[in-house]
Amino acid sequence: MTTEATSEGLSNLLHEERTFPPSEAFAAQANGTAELFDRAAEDREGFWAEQARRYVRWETDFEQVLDWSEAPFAKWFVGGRLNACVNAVDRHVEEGNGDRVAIHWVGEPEGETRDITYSELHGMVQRAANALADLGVGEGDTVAIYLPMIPEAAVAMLACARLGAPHSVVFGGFSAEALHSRIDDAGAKVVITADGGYRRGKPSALKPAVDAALAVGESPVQKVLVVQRTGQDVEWDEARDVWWHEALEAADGTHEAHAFDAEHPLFILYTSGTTGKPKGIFHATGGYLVQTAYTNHVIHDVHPESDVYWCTADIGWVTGHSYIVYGPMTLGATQVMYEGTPDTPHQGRFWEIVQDKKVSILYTAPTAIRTFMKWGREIPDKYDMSSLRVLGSVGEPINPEAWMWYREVIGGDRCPIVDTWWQTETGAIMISPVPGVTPTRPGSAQHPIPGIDARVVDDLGQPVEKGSGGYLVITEPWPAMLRGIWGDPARYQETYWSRFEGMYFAGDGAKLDEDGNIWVLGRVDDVMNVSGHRLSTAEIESALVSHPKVAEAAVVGAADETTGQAICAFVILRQEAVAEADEQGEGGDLVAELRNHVAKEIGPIAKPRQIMIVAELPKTRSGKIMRRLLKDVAENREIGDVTTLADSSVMNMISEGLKQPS
Ligand code: 6R9
Repeated sequence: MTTEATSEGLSNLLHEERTFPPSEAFAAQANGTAELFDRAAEDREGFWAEQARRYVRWETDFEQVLDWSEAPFAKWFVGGRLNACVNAVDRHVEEGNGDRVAIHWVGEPEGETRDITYSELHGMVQRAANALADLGVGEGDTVAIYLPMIPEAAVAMLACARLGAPHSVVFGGFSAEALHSRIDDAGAKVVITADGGYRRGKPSALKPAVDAALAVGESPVQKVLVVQRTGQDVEWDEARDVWWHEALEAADGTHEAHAFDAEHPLFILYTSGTTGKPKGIFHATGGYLVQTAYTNHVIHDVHPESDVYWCTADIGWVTGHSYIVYGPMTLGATQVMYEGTPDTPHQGRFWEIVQDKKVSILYTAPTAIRTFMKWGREIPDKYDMSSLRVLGSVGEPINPEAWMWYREVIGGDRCPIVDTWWQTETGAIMISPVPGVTPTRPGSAQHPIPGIDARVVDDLGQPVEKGSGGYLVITEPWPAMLRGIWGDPARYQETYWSRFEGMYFAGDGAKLDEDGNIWVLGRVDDVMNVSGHRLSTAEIESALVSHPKVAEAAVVGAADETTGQAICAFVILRQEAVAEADEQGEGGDLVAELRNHVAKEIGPIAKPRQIMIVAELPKTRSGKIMRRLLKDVAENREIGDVTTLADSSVMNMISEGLKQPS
């Protein structure tokens, strides 16, 4: 692993000197304060104990803040008992805020909206919990959730949490194959899905993927609960399938929730690692809830009684878990949930929603911002966005140009931007400016938030000097940290805690600027970041190789103006297929066939932007594919050092013989 490649391209960013101090008016009302930094520096565990008691209702108070005696396996808030769903829903009703809107849901088809108050949500989660219990779901049973962006997705997650049944949400864009392996790995007893969802103006089916996923081998799944969203025809297995609306109607309307241990697993979420097999990251209840609520309050500056908050992530990603469901709902916030894409039915849809719902806090991804930039400022300029007061960014590095555009065009030059670095594994925000306290700097996530210790270190684990690059590590355990990889404790230790003694390292390179700001540069391993989605090169390579015409494949992430990185694949065909491709001329049909194959195996987001059919791949003498060189080709650069190649003529062959798809 080396940070060379990433830091070289971005070293120019470190000359960024613009800075935007908070306005006095903003600082005066901000939830974040300089004292939080002081308090955390003086007594870290004491600080977290205070946040835990401030943000979460414990049925039994904890006795110990942190047990790190079996590091890197942490226990936070030891002895504490709580129910995450009660914290996110019941509590607000009991405190007299039942009439507050929890979710302003906006469907993709125009004019289709639902406003759900905390009282209504309370009714829904109780019925859903009873319906799941009627299907045999109890404490410790896992439930897979495969739903579009509809309120039922949040209800399903909360109902599972209410029962102590860890949920495993699988992004609706994933294929039957991907769903199958995730269901099996988690041993899910029940799957919650929908007939379909709306995507770019059309209903798109979901249930057939579940049917296909369950048809392979012996499945642990006993029941499938189906939400009716589009009304399209579905195949039905009388013994297995149950309509959500019928089950909820038949279920009891009240459900008494029990408290679970702080360390009880709340959910599993699969994410790409450096090997082909996705990792089931699992999170515990107490620490996760504390840190998501605390960060949503202090970093997004959510004031639950007055703000309208909108996180545009899908619930199938960690950002949707932490900053649509658990963080904002634990605070009792009002939020927008949008079903569709930013350009359906027109490119101003996001800004129309901001205007109509008077959104005050917007949390989105750099890839979206760059897309809006490409569409032009005339579009957002047509809408009244004066309600906005905080803007957030997450998922990948945001380049200063996009940051400035976000600030000026969307934020009217008045809203602080929080560029938040974190991961599926960290569970909640770790590095970010604190709005109202930190003068912001375009393109940098800046500093660990109060309570978190992170550093940039060199190869030997020593802190780097200002102005230098290295690896981003976390030096102290934190409440929302992953508790492991589902079913594979050894892989947890090996993946995150073995590179640097006593420090957590999850694969990002970073630099410190002269002022001590952290610039996260991106992955230093074989994980790509496409539109903020993590995909491993190995995963896509194995999908390609599973096609009968493919002998070998190498995948790289090439820089892309809009999506951050784009997937480029180099493929060596099997002998029989070579002849066929030659007959077809440029191999156009074959390339399309391979792209669709990847979509089928993993999901449309994994479809390579480009597939190049080559005769050879560059390999070292030990047989490792030199992706660095392929990246040079994919990014149209001069090819770098080829001296470690087993056969140095291979790169010439590739450059000359490339058949680029049109
Ligand atoms: C929350 C989320 C994690 C990876 C992470 C890093 C990249 C996320 C970033 C960022 C630079 C930021 N990343 N936020 N890079 N600046 N503000 O995205 O989780 O899907 O697990 O991805 O995303 O490379 O390691 P996840």
